[in-house]
Amino acid sequence: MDETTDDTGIQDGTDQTVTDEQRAERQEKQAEREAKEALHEEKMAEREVKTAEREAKQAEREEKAAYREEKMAEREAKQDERAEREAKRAEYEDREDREEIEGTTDDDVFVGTEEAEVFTGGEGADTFSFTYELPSETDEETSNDDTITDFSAEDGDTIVLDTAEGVSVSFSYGDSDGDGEDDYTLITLSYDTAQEGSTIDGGGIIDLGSIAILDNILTEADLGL
Ligand SMILES: [Ca+2]
Ligand SMILES: [Ca+2]
Ligand SMILES: [Ca+2]
Ligand SMILES: [Ca+2]
Repeated sequence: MDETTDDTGIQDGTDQTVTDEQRAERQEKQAEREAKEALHEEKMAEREVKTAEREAKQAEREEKAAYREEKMAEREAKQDERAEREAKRAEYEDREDREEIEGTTDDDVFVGTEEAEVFTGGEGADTFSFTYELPSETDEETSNDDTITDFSAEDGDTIVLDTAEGVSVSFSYGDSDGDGEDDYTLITLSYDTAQEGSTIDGGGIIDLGSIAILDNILTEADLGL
């Protein structure tokens, strides 16, 4: 007899001698095991629920953080906008202490000089004439920033720009009362020494002055440019 045969014999014998009591005990143990497994599964399920809850909370927190960041960016954008408006307003107020030239109730012709001037045409079809020569290398920094306070296309007022070749004219708009809506036109004259055909060496973009036309939003077409 080898051991395997022997063992099998014993097991067979044991199996045959399983009593009801032993069977009941086994079943009880099996039931216990199953109960433990069920408990374990329940705990696992609980943990999963908790994990899901945690993740949901985390997602909520992240969403809130993103929202806060968005709001912050919005606020910053608004602050920038306000700062820009204030800068424009300051630029506008800068013009208030200039030499004032007032017209008559007739048609007047105003000829701007290199000084900073404030023109008020009054009634009638007034002509505002500005000449911009090429800057010379010996020119000091210019402050030829002029203003027209009462331009009225309806009255027949006109603006005449006489610019030397190569002078560039650009239009922008400003908000004089800070209400968030542009209400005046700013024509800016400059000369880029780097442009083709430039007869001036160096200096980059030279500021030649500007004209603010209050209470008017004008385009190049309005000036026949
Ligand atoms: Ca002037
Ligand atoms: Ca007039
Ligand atoms: Ca007028
Ligand atoms: Ca405004």
